[in-house]
Amino acid sequence: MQVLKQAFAVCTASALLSIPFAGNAQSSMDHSKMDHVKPETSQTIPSMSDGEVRRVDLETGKITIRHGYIKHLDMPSMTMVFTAKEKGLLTDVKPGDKVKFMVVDEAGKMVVTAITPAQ
Ligand SMILES: [Cu+2]
Repeated sequence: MQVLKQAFAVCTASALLSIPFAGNAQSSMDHSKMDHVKPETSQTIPSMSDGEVRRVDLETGKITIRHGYIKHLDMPSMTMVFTAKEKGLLTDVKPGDKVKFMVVDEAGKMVVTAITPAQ
């Protein structure tokens, strides 16, 4: 009986000791989760894409661009219609212009938020 009590006491002590370790494991798990998220986050950071203007529609604020691979949208090169964030963005570009432009996915709609002539 005496021995059993001691064993129980030891068990309890080690169980208590393991709590700080459990805490550490928890926080290091959270940390690794954060590390795991980082690459996905950096992949979606928008950057300027290369393209050539095919068509500009100031009325509707739409612009057709033959664009190269868009990394942050994982979109292969193609010719497609974008919606300009503001129609004013389209006043300085015309078909045939080589441009660099910023496009973001706004609820499935591809929106051009900036466009500048390519050097
Ligand atoms: Cu596209």
